Amino acid sequence: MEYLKNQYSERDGVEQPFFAGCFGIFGHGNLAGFGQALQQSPDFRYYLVRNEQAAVHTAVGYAKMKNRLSTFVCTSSIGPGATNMVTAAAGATVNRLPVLLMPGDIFAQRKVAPVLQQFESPFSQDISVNDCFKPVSKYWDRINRPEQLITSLPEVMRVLTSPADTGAVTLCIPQDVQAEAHDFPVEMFEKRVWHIPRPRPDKATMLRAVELISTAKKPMIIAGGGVIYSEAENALKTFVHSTGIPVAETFAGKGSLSYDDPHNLGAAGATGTEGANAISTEADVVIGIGTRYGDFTTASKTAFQNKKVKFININITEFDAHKHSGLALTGDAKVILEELLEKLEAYKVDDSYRKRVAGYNKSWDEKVTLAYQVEDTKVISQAEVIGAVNNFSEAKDVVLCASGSAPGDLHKLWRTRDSKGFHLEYGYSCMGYEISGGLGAKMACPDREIYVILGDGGYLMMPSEIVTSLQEGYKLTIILIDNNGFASIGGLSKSIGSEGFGTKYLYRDNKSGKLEGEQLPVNLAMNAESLGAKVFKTSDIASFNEALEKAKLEEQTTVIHIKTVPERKMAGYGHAWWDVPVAEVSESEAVQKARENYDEQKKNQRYFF
Ligand SMILES: Cc1ncc(C[n+]2csc(CCOP(=O)(O)OP(=O)(O)O)c2C)c(N)n1
Ligand SMILES: [Mg+2]
Repeated sequence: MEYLKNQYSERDGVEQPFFAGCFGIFGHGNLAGFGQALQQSPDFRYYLVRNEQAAVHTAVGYAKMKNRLSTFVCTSSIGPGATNMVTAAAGATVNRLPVLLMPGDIFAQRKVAPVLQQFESPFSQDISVNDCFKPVSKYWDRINRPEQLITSLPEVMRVLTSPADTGAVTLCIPQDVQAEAHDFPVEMFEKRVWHIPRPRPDKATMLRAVELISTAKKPMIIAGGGVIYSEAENALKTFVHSTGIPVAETFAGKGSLSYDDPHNLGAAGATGTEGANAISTEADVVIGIGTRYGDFTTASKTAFQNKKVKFININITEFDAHKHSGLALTGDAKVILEELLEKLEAYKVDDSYRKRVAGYNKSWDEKVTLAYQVEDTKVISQAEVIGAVNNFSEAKDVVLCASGSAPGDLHKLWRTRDSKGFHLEYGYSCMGYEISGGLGAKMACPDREIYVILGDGGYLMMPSEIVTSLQEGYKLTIILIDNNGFASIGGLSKSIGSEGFGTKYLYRDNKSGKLEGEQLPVNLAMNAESLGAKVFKTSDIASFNEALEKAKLEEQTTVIHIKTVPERKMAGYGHAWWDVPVAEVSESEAVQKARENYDEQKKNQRYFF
């Protein structure tokens, strides 16, 4: 703990402690070692959470808001406490966000084995459930002798602070080793600053990229999370204003440009806007910046239809920079954009192309205005809820979401005015991230209102951190959209001919044996109230707007409960396809029909060489 307390990060001259403290839940596997150390270090604050998975989401939400320059430690006991963290650890690594996991581990000494909660293996005594962290961690270590920490901890920090390699790092320390004494060298505990570099790419590759862009007639940029993590927003704006190259945004990259910038096409891919999807279909050069090219961004590899399309990928991670057989500009987005602009000062897209893009930006915003408009004052749609929150919130406030049908609608409809204002965990899209991740975002940015938007499914998965938010005095405004089940997956199921099977929160009907009975007597508003939240139950747009006003005045976590209809959804545009394979053989005619459509769509899918 003393070592971790003394680790700092620095980028562009701004320095901060790398760890803001430690989340955790104690059990026999960590209370006598880590617990004792934390008790002794009140300046390295310990936060009791309700679920170890939530702890990791909270750390990740924090790290995302801090552009990966700071995060938390998460400690658990051995066994179930540890494996509870695996899900969120995968989420951290998928989203390239740093978090240090310190699960306790089974006795190194082995004398008492099997200790309570030990998972035994008949073929090796060198296995514990902590081995489950290996595939989801960017660095993993088990400390069987105290002095191993001397060489392990610098590796932990190297990976966590590496913009290219960061993700979940797991350091397992057996419960007996945690309690051992050792004479560590004092130098180990001196302040250490980890300087976050802005690496520049290979010169020859840079020249090839400049050449390729110079010949492009219909270039476009796909802006991913890397733009924001690199703080390259201004460099991007200057670059696109000079060259006229339009920008479409991924979930993590939304907010790279202001929504009303005439070069902004808005959301890319499966949940993309009309303009983004029309331009990507024709684009001859695609410049991906800080994107992993997830299937939502590429519309499952159908978004880019120009036969001769070439990719240039600006990415800190070599692995991503090479995707789609791209010219790999491996390095930092900000400095690369600055250098590219110097070399492309004379390059401009045609005026007609620039105008066409500006037209898309404008016509899309008109669509957003329409979607925000209230159609029916009794049954409110999700788009209207999003509109109300967007209209009410300030530019610096944050909308935060992870799963369900809201992410797609938000991607399309949220008017992002501040690059940190759109916080979507859509790499792992983990139900349960919403409230816990929201808490992390609020801890990182206490001066911003955090609007957590989540469904009834997401809420039921993990409402627990409402309690932690109250305990620590961090206010969230939670918009709970209750539509009796999984609108998203229900809709997807219908689209493949399966009638929304198993996606509604209803009683089992005894006659049919199906989940088609009466509505369940679940009262989520009351549930939130019982956890200590201030709750506003709303039924129409007027009461919802009133609740937003009242919630703003609250100092503690507030839940605004609203019932919406699951059916009203935003349309898809152009190649807005998501590859979800439909059964090739089925007794259902609807499935057979869906399969026909699937086979048709599949023809648009491409490889890039
Ligand atoms: C942990 C986890 N399990 C399953 C899924 C698959 N999934 C995605 S959305 C969803 C339903 C979400 O329901 P709800 O929060 O009510 O949102 P709605 O679809 O109604 O908008 C499910 C089951 C997931 N994303 N995360
Ligand atoms: Mg729902």
